[in-house]
Amino acid sequence: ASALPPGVRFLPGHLDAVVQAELIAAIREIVRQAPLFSPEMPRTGKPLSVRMTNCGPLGWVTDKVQGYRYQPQHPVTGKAWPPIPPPLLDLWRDLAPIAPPPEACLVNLYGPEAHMGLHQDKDESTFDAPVLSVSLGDEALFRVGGTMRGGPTTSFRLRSGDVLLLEAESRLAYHGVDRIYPGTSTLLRQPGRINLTLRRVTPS
Ligand code: MD3
Ligand code: FE
Repeated sequence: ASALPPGVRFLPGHLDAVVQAELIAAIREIVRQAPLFSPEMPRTGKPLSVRMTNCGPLGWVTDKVQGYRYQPQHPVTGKAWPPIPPPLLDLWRDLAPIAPPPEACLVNLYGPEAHMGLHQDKDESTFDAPVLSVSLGDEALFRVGGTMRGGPTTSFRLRSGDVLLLEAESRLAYHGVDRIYPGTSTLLRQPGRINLTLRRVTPS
């Protein structure tokens, strides 16, 4: 399929090069305070190919024993997550002006070989607010479908500076990242991609 599913707002090139560089600087500081960890699938313990960290009052984590969840502390250091950088809070206020402030910002780091299988985001206790995603670095082949597994999907490339807003009927859509195109951006010092997702986790 080719048209975007209802509720998906795709804003290509929304962030200019200066803001992208500011975000990378902020992420380097976040990673210094809250090191990247390797998420594990529940029960099997199989590692996901992305590495991740978080900022904000809550962070998304997963391991073999406790599975998918949000928690206020880093799973390895036990420290509170660093705050969400102001430019990301500004972006949320611009694009989701009636939503309460985001509680979680997940930082996903994709190496050249990383991907993310089709899934729904449903570990939050509210689906009222949108999810806001920012792509930085190398391009990715993104896929989004409907709310039922096995339905038709639409694929398109996400490039550095692109923003996606997943509202209303798309909030529970299946989505994933099929592949990274290494060497398609010079924003990062190494090949790879960073995706930031801002979320509301609890009802306001
Ligand atoms: C569509 N991340 O962290 S962001 C995730 O590029 C995740 O790292 C991908 O899926 C990434 O859960 C995709 C775009 C995105 C985020 C949330 C969505 C698309 C979505 C929620 C519902 C529908
Ligand atoms: Fe997701």
